[in-house]
Amino acid sequence: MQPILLVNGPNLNMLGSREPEIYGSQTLADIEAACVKSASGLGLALECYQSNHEGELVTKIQQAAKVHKGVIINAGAYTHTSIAIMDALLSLSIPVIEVHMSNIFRREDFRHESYVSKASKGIICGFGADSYQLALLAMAKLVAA
Ligand code: CA2
Repeated sequence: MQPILLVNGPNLNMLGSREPEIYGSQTLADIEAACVKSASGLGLALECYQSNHEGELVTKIQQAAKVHKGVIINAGAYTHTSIAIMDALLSLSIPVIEVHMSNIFRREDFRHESYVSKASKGIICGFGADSYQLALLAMAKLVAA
């Protein structure tokens, strides 16, 4: 089993509580449980991590270099602002996949810019909770290659 880290950023712990028209009705715990299950079928051992704090996210990404073979990240609003998270991701030599539940390119202009994209192999957005499942499929192919 290949160890993979799934990182979720600020406010994603609030999934399921409001804005279901954008983010669906599943909680983050629901999404993580479904991801752990399908990851195991793909030969991946998934560790899930969420924080609302930029520095904690940076530290967790730094630590991934020691343990994990890939990182899947939904950095939430830090996607559009955080050079610190981009730098931490750029320092990794393992593949990074960027995920968003919503299609950030159909939304406000400020969501069209992504610092995370500059450190990512690819981006999956717009498929709700399925964005995470699609990212797992892509990661399984990347780490098997
Ligand atoms: O579409 C995504 O996955 C986003 O990363 C979600 C972020 C947003 O800032 C990005 O532009 C796109 C926001 C997550 C907030 O999630 C909430 C969910 C339910 C209730 C409140 C916030």
